[in-house]
Amino acid sequence: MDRQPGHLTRNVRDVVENITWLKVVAVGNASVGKTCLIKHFCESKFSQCYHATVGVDYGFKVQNIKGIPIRVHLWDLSGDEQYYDVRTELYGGADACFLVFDVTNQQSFKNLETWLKEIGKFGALASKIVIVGNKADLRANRSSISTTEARKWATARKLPYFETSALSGDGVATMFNELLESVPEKRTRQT
Ligand SMILES: Nc1nc2c(ncn2[C@@H]2O[C@H](COP(=O)(O)OP(=O)(O)OP(=O)(O)O)[C@@H](O)[C@H]2O)c(=O)[nH]1
Ligand SMILES: [Mg+2]
Repeated sequence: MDRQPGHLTRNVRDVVENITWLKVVAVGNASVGKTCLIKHFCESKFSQCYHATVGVDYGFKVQNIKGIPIRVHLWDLSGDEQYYDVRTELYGGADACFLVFDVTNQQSFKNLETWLKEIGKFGALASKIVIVGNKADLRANRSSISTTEARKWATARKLPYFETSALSGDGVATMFNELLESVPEKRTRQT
C-alpha cells in the first residue's frame, strides 16, 4: 500500500483520536514508595535502590478501563519539603490522586493529614483520592501501622484504603485499577 511516512491509516487515526487520557498524581512522604509503585504499574519492575525523586518524575501507560484504552499520565511528586513549589504547580487538573504512606513508618502515616490539606489547597480534592499503605511485605519484621487502624483513618474521611507492596507487586494492580475505574466517564480530550 502507498503510504506517506508519518501518515496514519484512517482506522489507526480513529482509534488514536478516541483515546482519552487521565492525569494521576502520586503524593506522600519521601521514601514511602511512590516511584516504585508507578514503576511497577508501568513496567512491572522494582528497584531496591532509593533514588529520591528530584521535583517530579513521570510515568505513562495505556490501560484498558471498562474496555476503553485510556492514556494514563502519572505525575510522581517528590515527597521532600524542598519541592513544595514544584508540587503546587502540578496538582491542577488531576483526575485521580493516590496518597501513599509506608506501613512501617509512623511519621508517614501521621503526615497523611498534612498531605490531604496540600492536595485540597491546590485544587485536587475534587479528584478521586485513595489512601495507599505501601511496603506491606515488611509488616512482619517491623513495628507497623495495622490495616485496621489505617482503614479506620481512611474511612473516617470517606476515602478507600488499599495495601500494596511494590516489591512483590501484591495489591498494586488492584489499587490502580480501582482508582482509575472510579474516575467518572471522561469527556474526550484531544492531546
Ligand atoms: N520492601 C519494600 N521496599 C520498598 C517498597 N516500595 C519501595 N521500597 C523501597 O523504598 C525506597 C524508596 O522508594 P521510592 O519509590 O523511591 O520512594 P518515593 O516515595 O518515590 O520517595 P521520594 O521520591 O523521595 O518522594 C527504595 O529503596 C525502594 O526500593 C515496597 O513495597 N517494599
Ligand atoms: Mg520518588
